[in-house]
Parts: sequence; structure tokens; C-alpha cells
Amino acid sequence: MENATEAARAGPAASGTTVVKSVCRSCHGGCGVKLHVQDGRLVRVEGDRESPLNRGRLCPIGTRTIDLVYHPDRLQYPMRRTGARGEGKWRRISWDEALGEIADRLQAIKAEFGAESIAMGTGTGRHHIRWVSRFGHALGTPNWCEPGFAQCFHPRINASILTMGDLPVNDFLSGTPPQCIVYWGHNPVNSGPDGETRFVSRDAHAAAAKTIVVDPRRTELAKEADLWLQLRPGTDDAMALAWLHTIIEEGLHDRAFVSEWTHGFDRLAERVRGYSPEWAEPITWVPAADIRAAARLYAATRPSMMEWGCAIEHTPNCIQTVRAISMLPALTGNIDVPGGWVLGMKGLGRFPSLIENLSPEMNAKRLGADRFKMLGGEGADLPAAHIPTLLTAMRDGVPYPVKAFLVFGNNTLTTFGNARMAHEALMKLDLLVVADLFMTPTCELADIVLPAASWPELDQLAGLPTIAANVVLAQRKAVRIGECKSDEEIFVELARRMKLELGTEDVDTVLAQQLARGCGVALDELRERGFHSMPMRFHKYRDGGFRTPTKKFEFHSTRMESMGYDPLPYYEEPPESPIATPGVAKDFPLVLTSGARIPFFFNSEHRQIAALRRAHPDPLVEIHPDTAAAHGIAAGDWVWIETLRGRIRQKAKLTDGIDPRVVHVEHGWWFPEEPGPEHGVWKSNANVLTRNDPPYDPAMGPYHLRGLLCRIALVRPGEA
Ligand SMILES: Nc1nc2c(c(=O)[nH]1)N[C@H]1C(S)=C(S)[C@@H](COP(=O)(O)OP(=O)(O)OC[C@H]3O[C@@H](n4cnc5c(=O)[nH]c(N)nc54)[C@H](O)[C@@H]3O)O[C@H]1N2
Ligand SMILES: Nc1nc2c(c(=O)[nH]1)N[C@H]1C(S)=C(S)[C@@H](COP(=O)(O)OP(=O)(O)OC[C@H]3O[C@@H](n4cnc5c(=O)[nH]c(N)nc54)[C@H](O)[C@@H]3O)O[C@H]1N2
Ligand code: SF4
Ligand SMILES: [Mo]
Repeated sequence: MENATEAARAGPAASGTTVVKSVCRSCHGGCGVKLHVQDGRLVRVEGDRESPLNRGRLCPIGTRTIDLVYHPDRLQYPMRRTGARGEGKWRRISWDEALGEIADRLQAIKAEFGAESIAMGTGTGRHHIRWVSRFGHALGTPNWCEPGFAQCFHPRINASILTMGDLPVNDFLSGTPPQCIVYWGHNPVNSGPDGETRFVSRDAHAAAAKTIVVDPRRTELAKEADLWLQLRPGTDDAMALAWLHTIIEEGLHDRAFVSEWTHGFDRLAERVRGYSPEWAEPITWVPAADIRAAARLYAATRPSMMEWGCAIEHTPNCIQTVRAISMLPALTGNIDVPGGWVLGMKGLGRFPSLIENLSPEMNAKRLGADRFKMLGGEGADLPAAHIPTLLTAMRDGVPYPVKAFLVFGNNTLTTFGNARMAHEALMKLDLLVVADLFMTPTCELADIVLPAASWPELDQLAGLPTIAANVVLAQRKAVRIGECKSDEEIFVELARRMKLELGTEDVDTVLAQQLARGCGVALDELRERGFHSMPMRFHKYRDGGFRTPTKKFEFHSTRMESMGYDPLPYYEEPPESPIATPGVAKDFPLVLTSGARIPFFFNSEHRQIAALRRAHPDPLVEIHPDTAAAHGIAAGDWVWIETLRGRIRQKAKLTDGIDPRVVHVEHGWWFPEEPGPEHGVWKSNANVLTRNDPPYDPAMGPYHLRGLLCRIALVRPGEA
């Protein structure tokens, strides 16, 4: 049997069981695992004690892998809709029929409207993320999207590449403990976050002498911190500018590093002169003395890690916020040092994205590329389409029609800003194909649904930028369920069926090429061990400089300047806020933030896994007890949360760890147990509340997910 032979190669185990070394990818991933297989069935998932990224530990989600793989609701064969779009009527079809129909309809749409009218979509940090754009490029379309490129991690990646030539991550593995850690809009003990695993992050936390937390909510990390700055959501730019001001005005910066290795220090000093902690206090709601104390503590304590998270990317001033925060480690000499920020060792070679298949004219058609050059054009590492612009093209046909959307692992209706608008757009398509593990509310709108293999069912590689600085990991297929195929296999089969000139090599060939261009370890050898650690080098910029035009860390960004964006960071009030729109604030007086990660779910996933759902059965809205009392709300009551876009309900969790003027809602909620086709997607979905209309970040296009205006009310009997 195919599965058993594959497993046998990976090593012996007790009585009839084989053990396959792999990597968990239920979050962005990284934890080493041993998959125990008996008679072709996964019987145990064990943390790999040898893996430097988790040393045998697994989080609640990883622990429930078997429940995910064998869940009775898993999609196991392709389906075609029989009723109207979104009516929820389906019939089983064969792969042959599914791929045949998709191929024919794509050829017809391409012939009539051009390749650009076909868009590709995927979800955050998936194993197959790069394969989605690869297939799109092979097909000839420049339009592909992923929420992370719009809104999460990729603003950090692209801004870092422009600023210092590479994405920095924290040095968790060299054994040098950080003296200080700053958690800025990031809660890595709950999130299996980007660029690290929660376990290496916890170990660093335990070793750190000092910690500082910048977060509107009193998280577990905030409770333990030396300093907690409880800022107003959406004001991270003002906070970061005040830190820069303090460090520079007080001369706390690392003069040797700054003078030898940075560009534009004087211009930065001039820019931040007016951004004092006193200036920032009324904007951020944090006392100036606390801001100053944090900047001083941070500058005085080295080496220091900057743990930054997606909260800083969820406003339309995202790029300048990211840039301002990225300058703090440079000012304090914490770049590419043990126990600080490090630049990666490039274990994986560049992925063959096939973007060279697109002509300059086709590249120019990428939706949003003309405006958002750091997302869709010359300032992007891998250019992507701008999601609101793409949805508008689907819904309204401008600037040109988008007729087909092929979605590989994204729950569009729950995770894109302004979910109602996303729904209107999907309803207008000629062809919607969704590959997923489960029948999500987004799948329910499709023409064809494809059953995707879950992570223990497929082969892949993983490494920076999604995981660790000097480690490359092999993900291994241990089992297969029903007729599922991996996303990568689906792309290869579809490319072959459409007789495309590119993108038809089998998966292993591409993986082997990528490895050969990187750390050079052979695929088989890597698969046997599960991971490969390269020797880490620090201060790599000392040979030849940073990979920027000036060869320096650029406070003043020459590339942003040449693209027509402000080369220095600035403050901009979120477009909907008590300060920007006092008129709206009269009716919607509370500041709304969303999306803080829950350890039991990954974004919109895992609500159907009984053990995880028991641990967190309902969506919770966090409210200060005084605010709740003023609205007649008690703990556990269902509460309406309403913005200019719409209203949802979540259950009240009262906590004095949140400012009385702020409310936090959980994101990603739908209810797999409720009847289709909606599965309760409009009930508690945070993105009914958010917006995706302008203004956007001028360089990258992010819209507004955190720091909006809302009001709350008790849900009365009979109202729900
Ligand atoms: N209001 C608000 N909205 C947010 C956020 C927030 O903080 N607040 N966070 C934003 C962020 S940072 C992100 S990155 C996005 C995430 O948005 P998404 O990427 O959409 O998030 P997920 O729910 O993790 O994944 C989507 C789907 O992928 C499926 N899936 C899992 N594994 C596979 C696989 O191997 N193959 C296939 N084909 N499918 C698979 C899952 O079943 C799920 O239905 O959400 C964003 N939305
Ligand atoms: N278990 C689990 N792991 C996950 C995910 C998941 O859903 N579940 N999602 C994955 C994804 S896509 C991502 S991007 C990462 C995200 O993981 P993180 O980067 O850790 O982000 P969050 O947990 O969303 O938010 C971190 C903190 O930001 C705070 N916050 C809210 N608004 C603001 C603000 O305006 N400013 C500041 N400074 N802080 C604010 C929240 O209170 C929260 O404590 O986690 C990934 N890993
Ligand atoms: S933290 Fe992520 S990779 Fe690690 S066990 Fe949990 S879900 Fe898997
Ligand atoms: Mo994300």
C-alpha cells in the first residue's frame, strides 16, 4: 500500500506502527511532529523532541490533529452545485469531471475577457501559498490575492526588504537570552505567529530580564510586563514616533551602528522632533511619562527582541507604522545580533513563481498595481492584487471585469474586511471554485468545491520567511483521506489538463529545485530528519552591507522616495475615530478592535472540532464592567455590536483589562453546526463591522480592521 511504504521509509516504530517525521501546519506552523501510522491510518501525533522549534511540545490545535484529519464533515470528493449560486444544492462528481469543467470554463473566460479576468485566491501562510500565484502566472493572470499580502505580515516583509534588504526575525535559537522583549501588537503565546513558533517565543519570554507590552488589552504578557502601554487601538504610529523621538532627543541610540550602518538619521531626527511623548499622550491615551519610560528601558537594555504582530498592519497607515517600529532595533543596535533581531540564512532558494511569464503589459493590469506599488508593483517581493479593488472588479466590472475566482483555502466571507461587500462580489462571478477541508459558507457560494488534503496528507517544505531564521523543515505525507488531493497536486493536474506551457512539473521536482538553490541539503535526507539547521551567522551586513540601494539600513527610504511615497514615517489618524470623525463618534462612541488570537482556533477554522469548541464555545466580546453596566449588560449576555456597516452579536466577557472606551470582538466566527448554506455566517462575523473602502495605505493598500467606531446594546429576548 502506497501510504505504508512511504511511512516505512521514514523509520521504524512499535508493533506494526510506522512513524513519519513531519511539521505541523495547522497554524503558520513549524512545530516538529512524529506522525504514527497504523494500517494506513494516523493513530498518534507526537511532538518531535528533536525539533529546535518546539522540543516535543504541541498546542491545543496541534494536539487535535487526528480530530481534524478524520472529522466526519471533511470534504472527501469534488462536488458541483445543482441549484442557483448559494442555494446549497450539490451533487458528487469525479475529479475528471471537476477538472475538465474548470479547465474548459477557464479557457472560455480567458478567450472572451482575457487572462486578467481570472483571479486566484488563497489564505494566510498556507503550505501552498506560493503555488497559487505560480498557477496564476502559468495561466497568464497577474491577479492573485491573499489576506496576508493585503493586511498581515507582507507589509512587514516588503517594508523590511526596502528598509534593510530582508525580513528580520528574532534570534530564538542561538542560545543567547534577550535582556528585553517588546511585544508590540503581538501575543505570541496565543498565536502560532509569523516568523516563530509559540514555543520558542515562550522560552525567550522566560529568559528575558525585562518585557514591555504595547496592547490595548491586558493580556497574560501584559500582566507580567515591566511596562504595559495600554494604547488606543489604531494609534501605533503615534506611539512608535514618540519612542523614536525620545531615543533620539535623549541621545540613547547606538552611535557607532547609526553612523556606520544607517542612512538618513539626521532627516529622521528632524522628522520626529515634533512627535514628543506629550504630543502622543492625547492621541494614544497613554501618559507621556509611561511612553518615555518604555523608550528609555528599551534603549538601555540590550540585546533586545522586537516581537511585532499583525495589529500594527490593520490600519490605513500600516506601512509607516511598520517602518517606524522597524527603526527602533536599528537605533539601538539590535539588528543581526545574538538575542536580538536577525536576518535569515536563506535555507530555501527562491520559489519558482513563474512571474516572468507575465508581460509588462499584463503586470501593469494587476488590480491596484498602479497605486499600491509595495503590494502590486516594483516595491513588492511577490506582487499581489489589491483585495478591495479586486472585489470591486468582480462586483461592478471596473476597471475591467473579473469573471472567475479560484480560491484555495480562504474563507472569504469571514476574513476579508466588509464581509457583505465580499458576498456581493462573489455572487456576481461566472465561475467560483473553492478548495477547502470543510464546507465553509464561502464554499457554499461556489460552482465547484474541491476536497483539499490536510497537512498530514501532503509533502512540502517550510522555511523563512514563514518560520525560522536558519531552519528548513520537511512536511511529509503520512496518510490520505477519501479522494482528497493536495492543493499543489491540483495545480499541477489543472496545468497539465489545460496544456499550459508552464507549471506542469510534479511537486517533488519543484521542492528539490528550491532546496538545491538554498541550503543544498537533498530532499530525501531532509525528509528523514524532518528539519535541517544551518549554522547561524550574525552581522551579515558587515560583508558588503545591507541589500538596499545605499547598502545601509535606510531610515530615509530611497526606494520609497523613488516610488513617490514619503520616505520617512509620519502619523495619520485612523479614518474613522473619535478624533477623525467626531460626528460618527456621537452615535458610535466606542472604539472597536478585533481579532486577538484564540489558542483553540486558527482564524475561521476549527469551530467543528468538538474538543476545541468545548474549550471556547461562543464568540466573546470584551467590555469594561463600567461600560457594560451603563448598557445594562451582564457577563454572559448576548450583546449587539454595531458600526456604520452593520451589526453582529457576541457574548459579553467583562474585564477591567480593557479601557472603558474600547470594545474587542473575536474574528473568524461562523457556526458549522448551523444549517447551510449560511452556517450562521452573518451572526457573529467581525467583518460585518469592518470597512474596506478608502482611504487605504498609499503604498500597500491595507484597509481598516482595528480602531473603528462602534456602539453596543443588550440583545433582548426575541431579538436574536
Ligand atoms: N476583523 C478581522 N479580520 C481579520 C483579521 C483580524 O484580526 N480582524 N485577521 C486577518 C488576518 S491577519 C488574516 S491572515 C486573515 C486570515 O484569513 P484566512 O486565510 O481566510 O483564514 P483561515 O480561516 O485560517 O483559512 C481559510 C480556510 O482555509 C482552509 N484550509 C486549511 N488548510 C487548508 C489546505 O491545506 N488547503 C486548502 N485548500 N484549504 C485549507 C480552512 O478550512 C479555512 O476555511 O484574516 C484576516 N481577517
Ligand atoms: N491559535 C492561533 N494562532 C494564530 C492565528 C489564530 O487565529 N489562532 N492566526 C494567525 C495569523 S493570520 C496571524 S496574523 C497571527 C497574529 O498573531 P498576533 O500577531 O499575535 O496578533 P493578534 O493576536 O491578532 O493580536 C495581538 C494583540 O494585538 C492587540 N491589539 C488589538 N488592536 C491593537 C492595536 O490597534 N494596536 C496594538 N498595538 N495592539 C492591538 C490585541 O489585543 C492582541 O493582544 O497569528 C497566527 N496564529
Ligand atoms: S503552534 Fe501551530 S504548528 Fe505548533 S502545534 Fe500548534 S498549530 Fe501546530
Ligand atoms: Mo494573518
